[in-house]
Amino acid sequence: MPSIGEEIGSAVVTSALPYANGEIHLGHVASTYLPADIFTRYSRLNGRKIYHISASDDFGTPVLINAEREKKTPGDYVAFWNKRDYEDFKNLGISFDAFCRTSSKENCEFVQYVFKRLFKNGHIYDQNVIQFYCQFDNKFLPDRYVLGKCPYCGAEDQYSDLCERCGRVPDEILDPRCGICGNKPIKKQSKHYFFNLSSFSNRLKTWLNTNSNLQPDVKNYVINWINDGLRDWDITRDLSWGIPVPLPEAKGKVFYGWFDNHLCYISTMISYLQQSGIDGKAFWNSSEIYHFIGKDIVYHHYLLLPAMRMGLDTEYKLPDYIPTRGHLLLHNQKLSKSRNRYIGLRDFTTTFVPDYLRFYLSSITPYSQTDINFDWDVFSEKINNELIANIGNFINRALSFTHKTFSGMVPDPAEYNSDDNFSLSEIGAIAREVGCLLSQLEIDKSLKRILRFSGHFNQYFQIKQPWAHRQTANTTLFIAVNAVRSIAIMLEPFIPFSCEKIWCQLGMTDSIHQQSWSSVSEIRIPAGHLLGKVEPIFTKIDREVIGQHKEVLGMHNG
Ligand code: B3M
Ligand code: ZN
Repeated sequence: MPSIGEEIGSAVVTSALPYANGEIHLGHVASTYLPADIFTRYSRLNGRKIYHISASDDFGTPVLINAEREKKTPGDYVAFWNKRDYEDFKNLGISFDAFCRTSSKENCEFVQYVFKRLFKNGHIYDQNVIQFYCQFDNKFLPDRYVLGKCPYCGAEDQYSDLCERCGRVPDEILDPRCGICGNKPIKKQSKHYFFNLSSFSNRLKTWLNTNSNLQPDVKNYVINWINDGLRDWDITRDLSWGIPVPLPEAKGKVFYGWFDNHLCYISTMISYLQQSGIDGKAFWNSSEIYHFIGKDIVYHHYLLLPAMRMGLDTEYKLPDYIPTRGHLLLHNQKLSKSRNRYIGLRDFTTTFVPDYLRFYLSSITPYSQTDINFDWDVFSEKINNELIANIGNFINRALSFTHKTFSGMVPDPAEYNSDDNFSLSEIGAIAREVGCLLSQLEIDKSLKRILRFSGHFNQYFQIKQPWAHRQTANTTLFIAVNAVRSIAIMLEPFIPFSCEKIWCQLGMTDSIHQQSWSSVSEIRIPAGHLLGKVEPIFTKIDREVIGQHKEVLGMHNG
């Protein structure tokens, strides 16, 4: 695990690809995009060559069904969501280097290439499968296109692959009917292609056992899955929307979305680097690879993805890290769009400063698969009592007091007493401490450490009382202003928009996003430096506004 000051190699960070099929909500942000963005921003400050990439996941039956419902071509439909998702992420400050799409020409070509190589290497075989077929629409019907009665609980109108009432996967749906025309489908045979996942069992186990960067608990249950026996993957579908299987005898067949989507990590990185004339494959293979995901897609990322890369004779190296996090609950209940237990990202960032969401989620995001809970009251408490009362307060006091007493010019320090020396040693140690936690992907812990740092400086200010002790005020403010600088850089990965403001108020003219992490522990602001205009950076959250949001969830205000 590289830490600060050490030689650090390049890295590729990917965030799981959102389906181009509906808006980004807070659940996605908490498990995947925010942790990946914080890690990437920290690494950039730490001087690491690192790229954060993602893409929209454009294929799959739900996309096709919704496009048909909206009377759009699937291409137009996914283009809308690709653009919309990217905008939403950008508004939250998720700083992707590239946000592509699985339906891009580059990805389609890459996926076909991968298939051919796997085929040649003997990892693909074909087999006949019995499937529902609608004689009226002349179509094979994928699971999502067949509706019927759940054989377990009797619920009507369930998809043939999942009963939304009892949560079970029906073996054989009762009274099946075609999702397009409503007629009864027949069963018909179709040839499908399978990826020989089971034959990779031993190699996967060895890889899991030897990769010490993977989270041990996830690793253990994945190994249990292998011990229980892996099933080969049906990687093709009889559908019109998808990447065509590049075999003459496979006309009309496309790849299953999970065959192609994770390959888009690689194709996106390569085509992005190609624009600057860099050999993407060489870059990939000499970098550390991080795939950030939520715990519901462990199977695909710990088994299918590595096995496919192994099947390519590791032409592209396997992941070094697969940071896996739990679900976000909303007031301790599962998110559900239909029951209004759901918060869309766009809604949130148009009501509140995006950094508030980043701050709150960061403060509750551990490096584990434990579910975390979004709670409106806790949200406002964290913002009002931690971000504003601790961090905002210290910054504002230090800077306004310098303005008031020294006309905004950082004063010359005089002799240091023990409080000053202790504070200087805090500054001296903090970059390494927080840096270590961030390299270990410990989001909540690193933020807590920064809060303690800021808390210390609030206390320091209180003890030194620069307003009462004029003869030491110069030393106090010299140290305090430098501590504000350290805080601004350390918080950049967490609340980048606010840190731009702090940076301006510090009178800096360069970019906060291009500072060096190790300088967090240095005294860089000299005496004589002129601060910028100072004003409060944050505004408190109103109880009433929180009450309204709770009401939307059907909760009583209290
Ligand atoms: N779109 C599933 C999901 O959003 C899928 C992730 C793909 S990552 C290669 O949960
Ligand atoms: Zn039909």
